[in-house]
Amino acid sequence: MSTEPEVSFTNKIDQEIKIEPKDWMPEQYRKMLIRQISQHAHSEIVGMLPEGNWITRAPSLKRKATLIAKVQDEAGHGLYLYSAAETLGISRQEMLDQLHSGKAKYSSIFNYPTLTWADIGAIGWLVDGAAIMNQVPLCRSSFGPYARAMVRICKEESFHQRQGFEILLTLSRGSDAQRAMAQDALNRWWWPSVMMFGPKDDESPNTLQSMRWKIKRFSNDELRQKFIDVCAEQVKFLNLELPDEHLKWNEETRHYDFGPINWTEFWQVVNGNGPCNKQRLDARRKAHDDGQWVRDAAAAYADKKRQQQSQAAA
Ligand code: BYC
Repeated sequence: MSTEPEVSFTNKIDQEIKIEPKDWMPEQYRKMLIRQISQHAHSEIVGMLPEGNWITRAPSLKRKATLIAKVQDEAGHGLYLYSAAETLGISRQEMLDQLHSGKAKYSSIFNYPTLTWADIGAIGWLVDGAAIMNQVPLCRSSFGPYARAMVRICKEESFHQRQGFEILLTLSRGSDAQRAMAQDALNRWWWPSVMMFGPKDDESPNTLQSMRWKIKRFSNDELRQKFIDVCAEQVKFLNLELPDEHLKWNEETRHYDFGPINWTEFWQVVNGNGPCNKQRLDARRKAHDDGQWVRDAAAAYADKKRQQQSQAAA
């Protein structure tokens, strides 16, 4: 027999009424959300590193200003998402400890290096493109604070994707060397972007329950297929190629067929053994340690303000 709060929770999910932080929720629902939202927040924060690497080397002032704005947006996304996760009863410190100790996951994609300027274009087009595909449905996620954070995030991701596409378009219409640089970036970023959607559905332990609770609205494979279908068309406009000899429109399924995904590589990267995992975590830990004085100063200032207010009230 279900208890009254359980019935009320299920009714809300069925009727598309958002679950809010103070509502009763099953412990597993809370855990599932903390896991996904905190990993998502970590991904945004670690995601600043590969692109930040190119701020000092952007080819023009305009490109530099745009890239700074984009990287700053990712920081903002991380902060809304940490705040959304905090409403579920986990502290910021706990989440950061999980990231810095290597216990928490973050998106596999950010463990690849950014070797040329064209990589910034490829990240914008493909990585932000994959993010939009995955995150637009999360605007309808059943947990209110997550869904609301995603609305603004998706608007910003959409600008990020266009700036990436525009970088690639400029390179693809440039000199032979620029075209080759753009193609090389696509060759390296395509498969890791396809992997971003997570393991295939029959190897995804969380999808079924997450979809029942309307946290996720589509499965990993469904979103991956949509992404491939969109990119296979957009790449024609760039006059470049996606590095998949099996990529072919299938009249019967009305989707693009694609080649095998290297799941060994995916799990290697997820489990900490990708090309840049160590570098990324070292950079995160160093940034956190270097920022200690800022946190100390902010806490001391807040203490001083509190004391002044209580003295004034006495
Ligand atoms: N990388 O059962 P599954 C961005 C893990 S930020 C690493 O399918 P779920 C951007 C998964 O966590 C991009 N790990 O899980 C930022 C699970 O492990 P645990 C991040 C992955 O949650 C800056 C296990 O594999 N986006 O776009 O149902 C600049 C089994 O997977 C990955 C989000 O976080 C991966 N790629 O589905 C530019 C979006 N895939 O936790 C762009 C929100 C899977 O059981 N998250 N794993 O130990 C989601 O939509 C879902 O969490 C996922 C995975 C689709 C990622």
